[in-house]
Amino acid sequence: MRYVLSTVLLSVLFTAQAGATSPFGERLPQDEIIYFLLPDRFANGDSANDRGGLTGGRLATGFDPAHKGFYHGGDLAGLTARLDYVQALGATAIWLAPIFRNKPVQGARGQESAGYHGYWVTDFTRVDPHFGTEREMQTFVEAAHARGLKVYLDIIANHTADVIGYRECPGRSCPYRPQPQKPYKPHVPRSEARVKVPAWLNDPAYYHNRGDTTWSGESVQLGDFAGLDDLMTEHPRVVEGFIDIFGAWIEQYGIDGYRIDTARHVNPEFWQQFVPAMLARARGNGIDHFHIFGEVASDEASAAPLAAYARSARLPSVLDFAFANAVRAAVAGNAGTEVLARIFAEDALYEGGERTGLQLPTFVSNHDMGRFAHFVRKDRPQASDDEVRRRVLLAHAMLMTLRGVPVIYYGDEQGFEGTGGDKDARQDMFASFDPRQPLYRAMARFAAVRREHSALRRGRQVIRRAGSAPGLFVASRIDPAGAREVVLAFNTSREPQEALVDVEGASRRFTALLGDCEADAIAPGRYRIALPPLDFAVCAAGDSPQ
Ligand SMILES: [Ca+2]
Ligand SMILES: [Ca+2]
Ligand SMILES: [Ca+2]
Repeated sequence: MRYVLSTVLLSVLFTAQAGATSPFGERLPQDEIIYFLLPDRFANGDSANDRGGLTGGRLATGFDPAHKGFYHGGDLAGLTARLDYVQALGATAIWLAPIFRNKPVQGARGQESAGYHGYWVTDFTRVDPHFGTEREMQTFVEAAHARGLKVYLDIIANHTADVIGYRECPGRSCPYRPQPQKPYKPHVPRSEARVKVPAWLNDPAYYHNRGDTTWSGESVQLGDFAGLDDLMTEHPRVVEGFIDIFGAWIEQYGIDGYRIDTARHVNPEFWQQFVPAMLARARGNGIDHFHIFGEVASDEASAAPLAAYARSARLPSVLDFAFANAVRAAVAGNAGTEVLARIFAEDALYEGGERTGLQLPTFVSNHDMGRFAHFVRKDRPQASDDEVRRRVLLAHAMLMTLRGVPVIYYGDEQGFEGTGGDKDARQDMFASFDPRQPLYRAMARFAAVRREHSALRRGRQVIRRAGSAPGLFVASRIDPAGAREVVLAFNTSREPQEALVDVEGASRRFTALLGDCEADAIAPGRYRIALPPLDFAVCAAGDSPQ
């Protein structure tokens, strides 16, 4: 009875610990569990907006639910109606793929696809009509806030939709022209001369106009991302323009954070000005813990490239690609668990060190790389369905308990696998909202444990065991208030594993939060871990439940 009461009390305190204006506003970024979704692929609440108010075939409206590269009909009304599902999973914040008005269709003839993903913006001030109206956006944010859910928007300042072409190069894809050569001569079709909003975005002088990036050297920041018009983010007008645009979204809607797309393709000086301006705007609107995390895409299990860019741009936080790549290597692949220990040790590379590590959004699946289940299938073609399921669960147990802010990619909780990255990892949820799904229930349990134990949200992490082969990975999280310890243990191998690990001297008795835990330390500071293959346990020190 005491356990039940304390759990209920803690949940209540967690969701309602702030002042009258925003009951969730006191929560720190590391207190959140983020649910990332693409509005077009989540829930269709209004079939009247499926074509975005446009008429004609899919090349005009962008709508074709049978084609993975076109709009499928999901919208803000649908998402608002499904907040129960998101909340019952245990998420506390929603990261929306971009909701700004897009160019509905672009691409070379025969290779067209639609802006269903939201990354081809023309009007940064409006909601794309495929997703609904500004009023529906307001309704969504208010409904989320009323439940204590934060709303993070996915924003872009690197590029707009592909509207500018080059006179010397009539194709959509033009070879990169390095400095100090002159840029291309930009050309905008008459029909699109005023399509961008705010109006300053229609002036080609505010773009680099150097052709497609080669992904190396200066072209990483100055080149077009596959034809997308690359903004001259060094220009004060562009800096000021984006501060106005994205400051207004915070003011109008009370947005709680920004995920910054393609951050590393922008000169760091841009973010040095933009980030403090957004934080100031948020504070001015009573949002004290506005979270900003940049996308510094990387396929390395290393924090070095992430931390280097974050430091140069003074980004408070970045998506933890190092974590994603390390978990893939250790749990889908065959790497030793030391790959995990290494990326956590590299938290020292970030400005702020371990404290910054706590605020890095971690993930195991995303809309570009693909889903974890797909990685397991790819890395282990012989694996049975049961083994794939266990590895997916193990990866999510790590995601939900290790340091960082977990990001659940929509559909993973329903067992979605996909067949690759990008379009092949962006399935429709639509009819798949089943809270009885075993993965959904497991993740909801992980989320509840995380919410109820501040050690898992705010606690310092100490690595207890890692090795050069698949096997045990053990870490402790130490609650900053009261110094209570929670031991996290994962077995990445197909054999049972057992080990004695160091724990805090005061940690004598343990309670199982997930899986099976020994009740007592075998000696002061020594604790026995025993796990079946591909299994995990979370063990909280202390005589009574925390
Ligand atoms: Ca719709
Ligand atoms: Ca272009
Ligand atoms: Ca750029």
